[in-house]
Amino acid sequence: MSSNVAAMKTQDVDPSTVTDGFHLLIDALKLNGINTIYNVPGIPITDLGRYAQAQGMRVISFRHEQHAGYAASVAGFLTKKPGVCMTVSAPGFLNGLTAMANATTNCWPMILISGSSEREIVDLAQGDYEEMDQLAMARPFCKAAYRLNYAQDIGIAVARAIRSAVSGRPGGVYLDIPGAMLGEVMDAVEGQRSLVKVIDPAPRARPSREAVARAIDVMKQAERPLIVIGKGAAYDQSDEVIRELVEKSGYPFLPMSMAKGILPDTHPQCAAAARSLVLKESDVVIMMGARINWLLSHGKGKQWGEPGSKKFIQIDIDPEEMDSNVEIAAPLVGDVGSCAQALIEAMEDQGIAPPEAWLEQVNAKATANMEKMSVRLRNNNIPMDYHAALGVLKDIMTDQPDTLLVNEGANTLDLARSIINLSKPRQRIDVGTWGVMGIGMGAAVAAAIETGKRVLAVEGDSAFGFCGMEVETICRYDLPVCIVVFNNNGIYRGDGENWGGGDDPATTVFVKDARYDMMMEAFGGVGAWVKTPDELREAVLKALDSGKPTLVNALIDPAAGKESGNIGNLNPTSVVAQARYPQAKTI
Ligand code: ADP
Ligand code: TZD
Ligand code: MG
Repeated sequence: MSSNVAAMKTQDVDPSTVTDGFHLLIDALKLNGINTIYNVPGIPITDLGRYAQAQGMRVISFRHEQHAGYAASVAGFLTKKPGVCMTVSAPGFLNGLTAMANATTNCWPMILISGSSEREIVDLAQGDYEEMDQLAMARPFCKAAYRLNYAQDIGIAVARAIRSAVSGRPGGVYLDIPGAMLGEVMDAVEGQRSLVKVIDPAPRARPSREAVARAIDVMKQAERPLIVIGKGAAYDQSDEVIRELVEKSGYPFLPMSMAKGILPDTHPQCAAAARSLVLKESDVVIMMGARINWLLSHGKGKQWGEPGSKKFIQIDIDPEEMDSNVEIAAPLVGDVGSCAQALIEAMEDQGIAPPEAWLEQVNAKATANMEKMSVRLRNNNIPMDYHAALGVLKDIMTDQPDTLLVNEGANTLDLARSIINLSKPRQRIDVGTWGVMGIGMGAAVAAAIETGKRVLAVEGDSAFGFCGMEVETICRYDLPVCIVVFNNNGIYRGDGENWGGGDDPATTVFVKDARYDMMMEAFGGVGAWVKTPDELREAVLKALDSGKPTLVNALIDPAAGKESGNIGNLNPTSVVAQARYPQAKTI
C-alpha cells in the first residue's frame, strides 16, 4: 500500500485514481472470466457482493452457504472454470466447507472465498467476532489454501487460486480474506498492474509414446473389451474425441452416472443395461476419467469375476490414481481428450475390433433387461411406485434432450440413474463420489444459471429436506427449475416402525403425505400434488413448458423402496443384532 493514499478521506477521493481491496478482487475475478459468485452475505463480505453486482457480476445469494458452495462446485463441473462461493467468517465458512470438501472429492474446480476476522485477535485467541483460524481448518479439505494479507497481492492470489483449482486433478481451493484487507486503498494504476491473467490455466497433458504403445498392446489382446467412462471425461469436454474412440474401437461402453450422455444411452454400444455382465466377463477394461473406487467395488470381488481375469488401461490426469486399488497394466497419464486422441491415432491399422460373439452377448443381455424393465415402467399401481413415476420422467427427458437432470436420494437416485436415458454431455448432476444428500437445489440453481436451460430435479423427500429452503432462491431468481419430490414419507421407505414400540415415530419416517408443494407456493412458485402417472406427466410438462419454478409433490408407495437403495450391502450388521431384532431381516 502506498502511504499517501492510505491516509485519504472520502471527500478527497477521485475513484478514477484510486482503488481498494474490494474492487481489485472483483477486477481480478472478472479479468479471468469469472462472472458469477454464489454467496450468502454478512460481515465482512456484504459490500463485496453489492460492489460485485454493481460492477456487472452475477451474484446469486442463497439461504445457506452449503448450497451456495454446491452451486459453485457444480458450476465448476459444467464450465471447466472454478465456481466461486463467498461466505462470511467462522460459521458461514464452515457451512461452505462441506461443499468445498465435496468439490475436492469429486475433482470439481471451486474457490471458496471467506471473509475472516482480525488476524491479530484470532492468532492470540482473544475472542473476536466469529473468530476462527479458517486457513488451518480449510487445508485438509482442499488442494490449496491461501490468505490474502495485502490488496497488492490480490491479483497473484486469485491467479494462484484459479490455477490450483483447474490444473492437474481439479478440486477445491480456499482463499482467506481478512476483512481489513478489503478496505485497503491503493493507487488505481498500480492496482491494475498488479492483476494477473491466467494463461492456459489447465494445459493439455499428452501421454508419452511408450505409454500409448503399451495400451495398444493390451488392447490387441482383448477378447471381451469394455470402456468405462467417468465424470472426469464429462468434465474434460472432449466429447467428439471420446465418441470417435468408442466408435472406432467398437468396444461396449459403460457410463458412470455423470458421464451419461457423452454418448447417448441409446447408442448401440452402450452396455449400461448389461452392467453386471460386462463388469464380470470383460477381460480388458479402459477406465476413462473414472476412479476404481467403491462405486466399482474397488475393481475386486464377485462383481468383477475371477480374480486376475482383467487387464486395466487407465486414462487419468493424476498419475497417483494409478494402482490405487488394482494393478494397472497400461497407465495413460494425461487429459482424456489427448489420451483418447493418441489412442485413436495409434489404433490405425492395428486390427483392433472386438469379437462379434462378445458384442452379441452384451447386446442380448441388454435387450432382455430393457424389455423386462419397460413392462415395469408402464404399471398403473395405486399408490404409484418408483417405476411408474420414472417411466413418465424417462419419456419426458427423451422428448426434451435440452433439459438438465439433477438427481438425489437413495431409491430415487438409483432407479432414476438406470431408467432415465440421457443424450447430451454433462446433462446429469447427482450426489457424486460421496453420495451426498442436499446437493440438489444448489446443483439445480447452478445448472439453470450456467446453461440457461430448463432443469428437472428428481429428489427423494429426504434428500430434498437437506436443501429445501433454497426453493426461495429458485423463486427469487425466477429460475426454470421443476423439482419433483418422490414423497414416500421417509428415508428409503415410509412404513418403518419404532422397534421399541414407543410413541416416537421410526427413525427413518417423516410426516405422512407432507405438502412439499406448498413450500413452493409459499414463495410464489407453482405447486402440484400428484398421485398417478398421468397427473405427474401433466404437471411436469406444464412446468417445463412454462419455465416457472415448480414443485411437483409425487406420492410414492411408502413400501416400494429398499433399505439404502442399491447399496444396502454397505450397512454394517452383526449376528447379535440379527438375533435381537428379527425385523432386521425383513427390511
Ligand atoms: P466417476 O465417479 O464418474 O466414476 P471419478 O470422479 O471417480 O468418476 O473419477 C474422475 C477421474 O477423472 C479422477 O480420477 C480425476 O483425476 C480424473 N480427471 C479429472 N479431470 C480429468 C481430465 N481432464 N482428464 C483426465 N482425467 C481427469
Ligand atoms: N447425510 C448426508 C449429507 N448424506 C447422506 N448420504 C446421508 C446423510 C445418508 N442418506 C443416504 O445415503 S440416502 C438418504 C440419506 C439420509 C436419504 C434417502 O431417502 P430419500 O430417497 O427420501 O432421499 P428414497 O427414495 O426414499 O430412498
Ligand atoms: Mg424417501
